[in-house]
Amino acid sequence: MQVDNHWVVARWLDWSQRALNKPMADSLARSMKPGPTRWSSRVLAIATWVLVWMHTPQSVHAVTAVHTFKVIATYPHDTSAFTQGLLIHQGRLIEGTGGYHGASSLRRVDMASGTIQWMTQLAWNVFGEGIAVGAGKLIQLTWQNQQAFIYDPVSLEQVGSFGYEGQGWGLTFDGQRFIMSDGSSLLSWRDPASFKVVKSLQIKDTQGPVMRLNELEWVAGQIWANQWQTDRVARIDPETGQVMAWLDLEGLYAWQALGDPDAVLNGIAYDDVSNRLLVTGKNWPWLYEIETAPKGTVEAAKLSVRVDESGAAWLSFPSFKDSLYRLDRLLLEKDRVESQSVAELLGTGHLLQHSLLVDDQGASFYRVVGLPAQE
Ligand SMILES: [Ca+2]
Repeated sequence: MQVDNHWVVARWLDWSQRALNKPMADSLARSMKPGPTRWSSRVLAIATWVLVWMHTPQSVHAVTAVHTFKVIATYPHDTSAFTQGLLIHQGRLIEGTGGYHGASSLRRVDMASGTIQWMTQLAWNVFGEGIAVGAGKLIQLTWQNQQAFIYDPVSLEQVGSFGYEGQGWGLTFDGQRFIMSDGSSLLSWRDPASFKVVKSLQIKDTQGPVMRLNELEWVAGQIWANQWQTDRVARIDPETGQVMAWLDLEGLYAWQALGDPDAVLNGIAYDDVSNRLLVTGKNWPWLYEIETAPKGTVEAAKLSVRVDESGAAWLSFPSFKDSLYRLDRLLLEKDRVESQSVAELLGTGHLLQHSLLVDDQGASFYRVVGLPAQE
Protein backbone atom coordinates (compact mmCIF):
# COMPACT_ATOMS: atom_id res chain seq x y z
CA MET A 1 0.00 0.00 0.00
CA GLN A 2 1.43 3.33 -1.00
CA VAL A 3 0.80 5.86 1.70
CA ASP A 4 1.06 9.52 1.03
CA ASN A 5 4.03 10.82 2.98
CA HIS A 6 2.14 13.93 3.95
CA TRP A 7 -0.42 11.77 5.62
CA VAL A 8 2.22 9.80 7.47
CA VAL A 9 3.87 13.03 8.49
CA ALA A 10 0.63 14.55 9.70
CA ARG A 11 -0.20 11.46 11.66
CA TRP A 12 3.23 11.38 13.16
CA LEU A 13 2.99 14.97 14.29
CA ASP A 14 -0.43 14.37 15.75
CA TRP A 15 0.87 11.37 17.53
CA SER A 16 3.86 13.13 18.95
CA GLN A 17 1.88 16.02 20.28
CA ARG A 18 -1.29 14.51 21.63
CA ALA A 19 -2.07 11.55 23.79
CA LEU A 20 -4.24 9.87 21.22
CA ASN A 21 -4.94 11.44 17.87
CA LYS A 22 -8.20 11.03 16.05
CA PRO A 23 -7.04 8.82 13.17
CA MET A 24 -5.40 6.48 15.60
CA ALA A 25 -8.36 6.57 17.94
CA ASP A 26 -10.66 5.80 15.03
CA SER A 27 -8.40 3.05 13.85
CA LEU A 28 -8.25 1.51 17.27
CA ALA A 29 -11.99 1.88 17.70
CA ARG A 30 -12.54 0.07 14.42
CA SER A 31 -10.17 -2.68 15.43
CA MET A 32 -11.90 -3.11 18.72
CA LYS A 33 -15.46 -3.41 17.44
CA PRO A 34 -17.03 -6.63 18.67
CA GLY A 35 -18.36 -9.16 16.21
CA PRO A 36 -16.68 -10.88 13.30
CA THR A 37 -13.64 -8.64 13.60
CA ARG A 38 -11.19 -9.69 16.23
CA TRP A 39 -12.17 -8.40 19.63
CA SER A 40 -9.32 -10.20 21.19
CA SER A 41 -6.87 -9.79 23.95
CA ARG A 42 -4.32 -9.32 21.22
CA VAL A 43 -5.97 -6.09 20.08
CA LEU A 44 -6.20 -4.93 23.64
CA ALA A 45 -2.57 -5.76 24.06
CA ILE A 46 -1.75 -3.71 20.99
CA ALA A 47 -3.76 -0.77 22.30
CA THR A 48 -2.06 -1.03 25.64
CA TRP A 49 1.31 -1.33 24.02
CA VAL A 50 0.71 1.80 21.97
CA LEU A 51 -0.39 3.73 25.03
CA VAL A 52 2.65 2.56 26.94
CA TRP A 53 4.84 3.61 24.02
CA MET A 54 3.21 7.02 23.97
CA HIS A 55 3.45 7.58 27.69
CA THR A 56 6.86 6.18 28.31
CA PRO A 57 9.30 8.83 29.49
CA GLN A 58 11.31 7.87 26.46
CA SER A 59 8.83 9.38 24.03
CA VAL A 60 9.65 12.62 22.30
CA HIS A 61 8.89 15.78 24.30
CA ALA A 62 8.39 13.86 27.53
CA VAL A 63 11.48 14.53 29.58
CA THR A 64 14.29 17.02 29.37
CA ALA A 65 17.57 15.18 29.06
CA VAL A 66 19.83 15.05 32.09
CA HIS A 67 23.56 14.98 31.55
CA THR A 68 26.20 14.16 34.08
CA PHE A 69 29.86 15.10 34.38
CA LYS A 70 33.37 13.80 34.55
CA VAL A 71 36.06 15.67 36.50
CA ILE A 72 39.14 16.34 34.38
CA ALA A 73 41.08 18.42 36.90
CA THR A 74 40.69 20.02 40.29
CA TYR A 75 42.23 23.38 41.22
CA PRO A 76 42.27 25.37 44.47
CA HIS A 77 39.64 28.05 44.89
CA ASP A 78 39.58 30.93 47.39
CA THR A 79 37.08 29.96 50.09
CA SER A 80 36.43 33.63 50.80
CA ALA A 81 35.27 34.13 47.21
CA PHE A 82 31.48 34.28 47.11
CA THR A 83 31.51 33.51 43.41
CA GLN A 84 28.98 35.41 41.32
CA GLY A 85 30.66 35.52 37.94
CA LEU A 86 33.28 33.39 36.23
CA LEU A 87 34.80 33.58 32.77
CA ILE A 88 37.94 32.95 30.77
CA HIS A 89 39.26 35.77 28.62
CA GLN A 90 42.37 35.24 26.50
CA GLY A 91 43.16 32.15 28.52
CA ARG A 92 42.96 33.97 31.84
CA LEU A 93 40.50 33.10 34.57
CA ILE A 94 38.51 36.08 35.84
CA GLU A 95 36.13 35.89 38.78
CA GLY A 96 33.60 38.31 40.19
CA THR A 97 32.54 37.92 43.82
CA GLY A 98 29.61 39.22 45.85
CA GLY A 99 28.79 40.31 49.38
CA TYR A 100 28.78 43.61 51.27
CA HIS A 101 31.51 45.26 53.32
CA GLY A 102 34.21 44.78 50.72
CA ALA A 103 33.56 41.12 49.94
CA SER A 104 32.61 42.05 46.38
CA SER A 105 35.50 42.07 43.96
CA LEU A 106 36.78 41.54 40.48
CA ARG A 107 39.89 39.39 40.29
CA ARG A 108 42.21 37.58 37.94
CA VAL A 109 43.18 34.20 39.30
CA ASP A 110 46.00 31.83 38.41
CA MET A 111 44.04 28.69 37.71
CA ALA A 112 46.63 26.11 38.70
CA SER A 113 47.46 27.63 42.10
CA GLY A 114 44.29 29.58 42.86
CA THR A 115 46.49 32.59 43.58
CA ILE A 116 44.87 35.99 43.10
CA GLN A 117 47.03 37.86 40.59
CA TRP A 118 45.03 41.05 40.52
CA MET A 119 41.99 42.26 42.44
CA THR A 120 39.81 45.30 42.87
CA GLN A 121 37.30 45.50 45.70
CA LEU A 122 33.93 47.18 45.32
CA ALA A 123 32.59 49.71 47.82
CA TRP A 124 31.27 48.41 51.16
CA ASN A 125 27.64 48.97 50.12
CA VAL A 126 27.91 47.37 46.67
CA PHE A 127 27.09 43.70 46.01
CA GLY A 128 28.85 42.37 42.90
CA GLU A 129 27.16 39.93 40.57
CA GLY A 130 27.69 38.48 37.09
CA ILE A 131 30.57 39.37 34.78
CA ALA A 132 31.02 39.09 31.03
CA VAL A 133 33.40 40.29 28.34
CA GLY A 134 31.94 41.66 25.13
CA ALA A 135 32.42 44.50 22.67
CA GLY A 136 35.89 45.13 24.05
CA LYS A 137 34.87 45.61 27.65
CA LEU A 138 34.25 43.65 30.81
CA ILE A 139 30.98 44.43 32.57
CA GLN A 140 30.24 43.56 36.18
CA LEU A 141 26.66 43.69 37.42
CA THR A 142 25.49 44.44 40.91
CA TRP A 143 22.67 42.70 42.71
CA GLN A 144 20.41 45.56 43.86
CA ASN A 145 22.55 48.65 43.35
CA GLN A 146 21.25 49.04 39.77
CA GLN A 147 24.74 49.98 38.70
CA ALA A 148 27.20 48.15 36.47
CA PHE A 149 30.94 48.67 36.25
CA ILE A 150 32.97 48.72 33.06
CA TYR A 151 36.55 47.44 33.02
CA ASP A 152 39.29 47.00 30.47
CA PRO A 153 39.07 43.23 29.87
CA VAL A 154 42.84 42.75 29.92
CA SER A 155 44.16 45.17 32.54
CA LEU A 156 40.93 44.95 34.59
CA GLU A 157 41.23 48.67 35.32
CA GLN A 158 37.82 50.25 35.81
CA VAL A 159 36.98 52.60 32.97
CA GLY A 160 33.40 53.53 33.71
CA SER A 161 29.99 52.64 35.09
CA PHE A 162 26.33 52.96 34.15
CA GLY A 163 22.88 52.44 35.62
CA TYR A 164 20.20 49.91 34.73
CA GLU A 165 16.86 48.87 36.19
CA GLY A 166 16.12 45.79 38.24
CA GLN A 167 18.23 43.12 39.89
CA GLY A 168 21.44 41.90 38.34
CA TRP A 169 22.31 38.21 38.65
CA GLY A 170 24.20 36.48 35.84
CA LEU A 171 25.76 37.87 32.68
CA THR A 172 27.30 36.49 29.51
CA PHE A 173 27.92 37.54 25.90
CA ASP A 174 26.78 35.69 22.77
CA GLY A 175 29.20 37.40 20.40
CA GLN A 176 26.81 40.25 19.67
CA ARG A 177 24.77 41.02 22.77
CA PHE A 178 24.99 40.65 26.50
CA ILE A 179 22.58 38.16 28.06
CA MET A 180 21.47 38.80 31.62
CA SER A 181 19.54 36.95 34.31
CA ASP A 182 17.69 38.53 37.22
CA GLY A 183 16.77 35.54 39.38
CA SER A 184 13.49 34.90 37.57
CA SER A 185 12.83 32.59 34.62
CA LEU A 186 13.50 35.43 32.20
CA LEU A 187 16.68 36.18 30.33
CA SER A 188 17.20 39.55 28.64
CA TRP A 189 19.42 40.26 25.66
CA ARG A 190 21.06 43.68 25.82
CA ASP A 191 22.65 45.96 23.31
CA PRO A 192 26.39 46.10 24.08
CA ALA A 193 26.55 49.88 23.70
CA SER A 194 23.34 51.07 25.39
CA PHE A 195 22.67 47.98 27.57
CA LYS A 196 19.01 48.42 26.56
CA VAL A 197 16.90 45.25 26.39
CA VAL A 198 16.54 44.12 22.78
CA LYS A 199 14.99 40.71 23.44
CA SER A 200 13.59 38.80 26.37
CA LEU A 201 12.70 35.13 26.69
CA GLN A 202 11.14 32.98 29.36
CA ILE A 203 13.23 29.87 29.88
CA LYS A 204 11.33 26.60 30.07
CA ASP A 205 11.98 22.91 30.22
CA THR A 206 9.36 20.28 29.50
CA GLN A 207 7.90 20.82 32.97
CA GLY A 208 7.41 24.57 32.54
CA PRO A 209 9.24 27.80 33.37
CA VAL A 210 12.65 27.45 35.01
CA MET A 211 12.99 29.89 37.89
CA ARG A 212 16.03 31.34 39.65
CA LEU A 213 18.42 31.48 36.72
CA ASN A 214 21.76 32.70 37.99
CA GLU A 215 25.33 32.63 36.64
CA LEU A 216 25.49 32.34 32.86
CA GLU A 217 27.92 31.17 30.23
CA TRP A 218 27.79 31.15 26.46
CA VAL A 219 28.97 27.66 25.47
CA ALA A 220 29.27 26.98 21.75
CA GLY A 221 25.93 28.39 20.76
CA GLN A 222 24.03 27.60 23.93
CA ILE A 223 23.37 29.54 27.11
CA TRP A 224 24.33 27.60 30.18
CA ALA A 225 22.70 28.80 33.40
CA ASN A 226 23.17 27.82 37.01
CA GLN A 227 19.84 27.40 38.71
CA TRP A 228 20.24 29.08 42.08
CA GLN A 229 20.22 26.74 45.10
CA THR A 230 20.40 23.63 42.98
CA ASP A 231 23.25 21.54 41.61
CA ARG A 232 21.92 21.92 38.12
CA VAL A 233 22.92 23.84 35.04
CA ALA A 234 20.39 24.43 32.28
CA ARG A 235 21.62 24.18 28.71
CA ILE A 236 19.38 26.59 26.90
CA ASP A 237 18.56 27.03 23.22
CA PRO A 238 18.99 30.80 22.77
CA GLU A 239 16.46 30.92 19.94
CA THR A 240 13.55 29.29 21.75
CA GLY A 241 14.44 29.58 25.43
CA GLN A 242 13.91 25.85 25.78
CA VAL A 243 16.15 23.89 28.13
CA MET A 244 17.65 21.29 25.83
CA ALA A 245 19.33 19.38 28.62
CA TRP A 246 20.10 19.67 32.30
CA LEU A 247 23.64 19.19 33.50
CA ASP A 248 23.34 17.56 36.90
CA LEU A 249 26.41 18.37 39.02
CA GLU A 250 25.19 16.72 42.20
CA GLY A 251 28.11 14.97 43.83
CA LEU A 252 30.73 17.25 42.28
CA TYR A 253 31.34 18.87 45.65
CA ALA A 254 29.43 18.15 48.85
CA TRP A 255 28.95 21.84 49.63
CA GLN A 256 26.35 21.04 52.26
CA ALA A 257 29.24 19.97 54.49
CA LEU A 258 30.35 23.60 54.65
CA GLY A 259 27.28 24.26 56.80
CA ASP A 260 26.40 27.35 54.81
CA PRO A 261 23.13 27.22 52.87
CA ASP A 262 24.41 29.99 50.59
CA ALA A 263 27.50 28.03 49.52
CA VAL A 264 25.79 26.75 46.40
CA LEU A 265 27.04 25.86 42.96
CA ASN A 266 27.60 29.07 41.02
CA GLY A 267 30.14 29.82 38.37
CA ILE A 268 30.59 28.48 34.86
CA ALA A 269 33.47 29.47 32.60
CA TYR A 270 34.08 28.13 29.13
CA ASP A 271 37.20 28.67 27.04
CA ASP A 272 36.27 28.17 23.41
CA VAL A 273 39.93 28.10 22.41
CA SER A 274 40.95 25.17 24.61
CA ASN A 275 37.40 23.80 24.93
CA ARG A 276 37.79 23.78 28.71
CA LEU A 277 34.76 23.95 30.95
CA LEU A 278 35.20 25.14 34.55
CA VAL A 279 32.70 25.21 37.38
CA THR A 280 32.80 26.16 41.03
CA GLY A 281 30.55 27.37 43.85
CA LYS A 282 30.30 30.16 46.38
CA ASN A 283 33.13 29.77 48.91
CA TRP A 284 34.00 26.34 47.55
CA PRO A 285 37.59 25.22 48.10
CA TRP A 286 37.79 23.80 44.58
CA LEU A 287 37.40 24.85 41.00
CA TYR A 288 36.66 21.93 38.70
CA GLU A 289 37.45 21.36 35.08
CA ILE A 290 34.77 19.02 33.81
CA GLU A 291 33.43 17.30 30.78
CA THR A 292 29.80 16.45 30.32
CA ALA A 293 28.29 13.12 29.42
CA PRO A 294 24.78 11.83 28.90
CA LYS A 295 23.32 10.25 32.00
CA GLY A 296 21.45 7.45 30.37
CA THR A 297 18.29 9.42 30.23
CA VAL A 298 16.47 10.59 27.24
CA GLU A 299 17.14 13.39 24.86
CA ALA A 300 14.02 15.50 24.41
CA ALA A 301 14.83 15.85 20.77
CA LYS A 302 12.49 17.97 18.78
CA LEU A 303 11.86 15.73 15.86
CA SER A 304 10.64 17.68 12.86
CA VAL A 305 9.59 16.59 9.42
CA ARG A 306 10.30 17.99 5.99
CA VAL A 307 8.88 16.69 2.75
CA ASP A 308 11.06 17.44 -0.25
CA GLU A 309 10.02 18.04 -3.86
CA SER A 310 9.99 14.36 -4.68
CA GLY A 311 7.63 13.72 -1.81
CA ALA A 312 10.24 12.00 0.33
CA ALA A 313 9.96 12.61 4.04
CA TRP A 314 13.00 13.65 6.06
CA LEU A 315 13.10 13.50 9.81
CA SER A 316 15.49 15.82 11.55
CA PHE A 317 16.40 16.63 15.10
CA PRO A 318 18.94 18.78 16.92
CA SER A 319 21.59 17.15 19.04
CA PHE A 320 24.44 17.80 21.41
CA LYS A 321 27.90 16.74 20.47
CA ASP A 322 28.27 14.31 23.34
CA SER A 323 25.13 12.33 22.70
CA LEU A 324 24.40 9.10 20.96
CA TYR A 325 20.92 8.80 19.51
CA ARG A 326 18.76 5.98 18.31
CA LEU A 327 15.90 6.43 15.90
CA ASP A 328 13.08 3.97 16.51
CA ARG A 329 10.30 3.16 14.10
CA LEU A 330 6.97 1.84 15.24
CA LEU A 331 5.01 0.02 12.56
CA LEU A 332 1.37 -0.08 13.48
CA GLU A 333 -1.07 -2.23 11.61
CA LYS A 334 -4.40 -3.62 12.58
CA ASP A 335 -3.10 -6.84 13.97
CA ARG A 336 0.57 -6.15 14.17
CA VAL A 337 2.82 -3.84 16.05
CA GLU A 338 6.50 -3.89 15.32
CA SER A 339 9.18 -1.72 16.77
CA GLN A 340 12.65 -1.54 15.36
CA SER A 341 15.70 0.60 15.64
CA VAL A 342 16.44 2.03 12.22
CA ALA A 343 19.47 4.18 12.85
CA GLU A 344 22.05 5.02 15.45
CA LEU A 345 23.80 8.35 15.26
CA LEU A 346 26.51 10.04 17.21
CA GLY A 347 25.91 13.76 17.60
CA THR A 348 28.86 15.64 16.24
CA GLY A 349 28.09 19.27 17.04
CA HIS A 350 26.02 21.52 19.24
CA LEU A 351 22.61 22.08 17.75
CA LEU A 352 23.60 20.11 14.74
CA GLN A 353 20.58 19.15 12.71
CA HIS A 354 20.57 15.48 11.87
CA SER A 355 18.41 14.57 8.89
CA LEU A 356 17.28 11.13 7.88
CA LEU A 357 15.41 10.08 4.79
CA VAL A 358 12.37 8.06 5.74
CA ASP A 359 11.17 5.53 3.25
CA ASP A 360 7.72 4.56 4.36
CA GLN A 361 5.29 2.24 2.74
CA GLY A 362 3.00 2.01 5.71
CA ALA A 363 1.83 3.74 8.80
CA SER A 364 4.96 4.33 10.83
CA PHE A 365 5.70 6.45 13.82
CA TYR A 366 9.09 7.60 14.95
CA ARG A 367 10.88 8.70 18.04
CA VAL A 368 14.41 9.72 18.89
CA VAL A 369 15.93 8.30 22.02
CA GLY A 370 19.12 9.58 23.61
CA LEU A 371 21.35 6.72 24.66
CA PRO A 372 23.69 6.43 27.62
CA ALA A 373 27.33 7.12 26.97
CA GLN A 374 29.16 3.97 26.04
CA GLU A 375 31.71 2.90 28.58
CA1 LIG B 1 30.15 32.72 33.42
